[in-house]
Amino acid sequence: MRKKIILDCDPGHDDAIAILLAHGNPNIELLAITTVVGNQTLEKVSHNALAVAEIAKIKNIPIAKGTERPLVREIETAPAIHGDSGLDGPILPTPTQTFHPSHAVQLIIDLIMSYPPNTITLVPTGGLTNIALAARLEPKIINRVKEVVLMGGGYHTGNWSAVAEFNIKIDPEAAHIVFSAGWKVTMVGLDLTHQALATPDVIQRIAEIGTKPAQFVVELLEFFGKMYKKSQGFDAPPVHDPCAVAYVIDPSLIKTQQVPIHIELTGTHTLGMTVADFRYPPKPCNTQVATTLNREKFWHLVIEAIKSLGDDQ
Ligand SMILES: [Ca+2]
Repeated sequence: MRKKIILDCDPGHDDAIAILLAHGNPNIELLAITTVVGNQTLEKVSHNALAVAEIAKIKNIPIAKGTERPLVREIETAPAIHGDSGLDGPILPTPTQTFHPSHAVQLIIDLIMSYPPNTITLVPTGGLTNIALAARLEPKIINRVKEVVLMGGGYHTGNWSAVAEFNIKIDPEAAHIVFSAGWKVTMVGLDLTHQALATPDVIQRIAEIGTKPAQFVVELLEFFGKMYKKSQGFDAPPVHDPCAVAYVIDPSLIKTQQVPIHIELTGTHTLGMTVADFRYPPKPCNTQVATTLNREKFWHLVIEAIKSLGDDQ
């Protein structure tokens, strides 16, 4: 049986690839794409979600706009990584699909409540504002969700400060709600996603697919790579968000360790840090961190998904 997911995202170069992976993989049933302010404003990332849907020929899957600002903090976007549009690089197609009429938070709740318990996995790959609001608006979803597999955080490094990762840093209060809600949370953080580097050989393999979606991904990765080199000194860009989708598809791809995780909300230099407690003896908790990626299997999944999207021609 296909695994049902809701992808809550802020496209975003790596979000775009996460969408393609989710839609192109036969073991995933994408129930909805919901958007949240993050890499760019809500308007921009939502438009990008529609554009990616056009590339992937996604039809009859609701795409709903969510929250336009974090719970407490001012809006912080990432043009230095994703450009002015949030998805700079390729020329984006004009969307033909329109947004679902519901607010993303409402759609998330409605879907979770309409399916049997333990069915839907939430896969947030942006700030956690929508997910936190959904948990507050309808707490019954907490026990109905199968699990939350999110891209965000890190237990040994940050990228938006010395110790905080972007998705958590832009809305730490939302992250606190999500990490402490009681549902099972798998944190696919920087420790893991920095193992998913789009090296030239990977880009070459994608280019060789020769289809429009493949060309789109190549152009995304070329821009993403340039920005990561310039702003963070990476030789190849880490493709964060598809790692969370890959874990849902095949958990054997990613090693995890169960540890309590707390979100720093008051630190002068540590705001948004995901504090993972690895001390012995292990404490009972509902949270785990992703530690080790099977890189070859991961890229194989991504490449097969892109292939399966085919071509217009
Ligand atoms: Ca993202």
